[in-house]
Amino acid sequence: MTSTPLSNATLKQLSEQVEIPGYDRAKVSPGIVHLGVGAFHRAHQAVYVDDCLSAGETGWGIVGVSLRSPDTRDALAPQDGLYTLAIRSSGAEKLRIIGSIGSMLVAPEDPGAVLAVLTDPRTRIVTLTITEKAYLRAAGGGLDTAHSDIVADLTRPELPKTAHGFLTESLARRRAAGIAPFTVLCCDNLPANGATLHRLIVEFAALRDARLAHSGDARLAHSGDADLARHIADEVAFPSSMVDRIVPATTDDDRARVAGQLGVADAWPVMTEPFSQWVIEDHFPGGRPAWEQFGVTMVGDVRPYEDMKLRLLNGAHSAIAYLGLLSGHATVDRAFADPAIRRFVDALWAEAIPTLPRDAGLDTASYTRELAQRFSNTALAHRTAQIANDGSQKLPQRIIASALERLEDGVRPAHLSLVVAAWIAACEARGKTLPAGHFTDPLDAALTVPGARQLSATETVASIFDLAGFAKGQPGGERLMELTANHLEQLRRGGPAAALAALGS
Ligand code: CS2
Repeated sequence: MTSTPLSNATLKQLSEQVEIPGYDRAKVSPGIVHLGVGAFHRAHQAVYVDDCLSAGETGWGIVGVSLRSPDTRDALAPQDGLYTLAIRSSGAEKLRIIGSIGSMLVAPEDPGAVLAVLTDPRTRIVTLTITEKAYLRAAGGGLDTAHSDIVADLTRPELPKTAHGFLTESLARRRAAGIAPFTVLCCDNLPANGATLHRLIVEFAALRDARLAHSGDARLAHSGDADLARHIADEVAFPSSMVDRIVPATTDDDRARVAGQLGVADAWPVMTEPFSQWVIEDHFPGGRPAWEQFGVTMVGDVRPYEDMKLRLLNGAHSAIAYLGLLSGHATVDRAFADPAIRRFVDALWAEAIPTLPRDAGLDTASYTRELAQRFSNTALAHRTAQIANDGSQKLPQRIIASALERLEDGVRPAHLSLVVAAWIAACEARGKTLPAGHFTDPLDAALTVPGARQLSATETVASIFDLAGFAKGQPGGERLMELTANHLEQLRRGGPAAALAALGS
């Protein structure tokens, strides 16, 4: 295998089959800082920006920031930030080199450098894909003020660890320096993601305000820190967006295959499907790239699209992941080809669709038809274990919200509640029929307690709903727990086949 890396210098020697950036990368200046520069960002937002740069925009290069691990930076820095996007469909693969990430920073190594780029007047948009758990929400949805990283960021605002700390400190510095705020564009799978992040950041800033006021901090003399919460609430735009593209984790086989086709080595190519969708609320006071020219839908209200995606795509994904794992299927396409799981997903969609707004022009029939095709893509090998991660953070918006709404309408959400039970059963299967640590969850330490104590299905469900804050204070909560416990009982006794068969009765 070749060891010459992909780089600005080797771009020209790539085979003609590979699409390369059609613009002079040296002429691009940074305009977007992205927090959480993982595979999803590289297969989605960075590609739309690459399209804009190819069309001649020069002010919207991306500075990629990793909030935790140096791995992506270590892979891409020797490649001048270039990487391969492999668009895979059953039987075909198309390679494209993406050039929109101009530089990368690793926050724990140098928080000051991240703050500097966030404070740079050229930075007009900050995008985020930090995963659900990094929003640090407590069970009730508010900021988890007891989280050690939040406490640390309030104590030492100049050395942040969290997205909350970075955004707040840099917005304060911009304000003090008379630089207009950037627009914050959340790209994670959360309902009303922009508004949710806005609320959390304002909450964080209010705690910071209170601390500074209490300590009589000298910074209050500067305009950047006086009543920062109000400044962020009133003056900073947080449009919501719906992002969609399936991005399985890259394997060593993928690396070898891509290098073989390129003729140079790419330490971290990104795998994805042909489909891509981005719907964004059009509220960018500091300007934005002309995304609408490259397939992005700019709207006034993203909510209907977001709910449809979270409840139909991601909801089905979680169902396929947990039922698939319990049935011995390692990938989405194999699980989806299992007739019992396929029937289940169709019924799950039928149960969730009535919760979506009727007057928003959503075409759920063609949406689910397309989802069925996407889930059947055999070239993706999207692992069920990958999707199974962080269930406690994902199920509320994917499954539980729809289940509670159906209960309110007097309908028994038999399929939705089975997904919750399948999650609990899959957690219990780790270290037994599934490898220990096959997937992980931020609540893992606490989640294993009910299993270790051999609690009944009813007791287990009650304790897990309490831990995860599922359906907290919601009218249908008790009934949802009852339905979930019945399914868990079946799953424990007879496995997924018994639980799925019992649905018909
Ligand atoms: C998946 C998503 O891992 C998961 O939880 O459901 O990452 C999914 O692939 C994307 O949201 C698709 O846009």
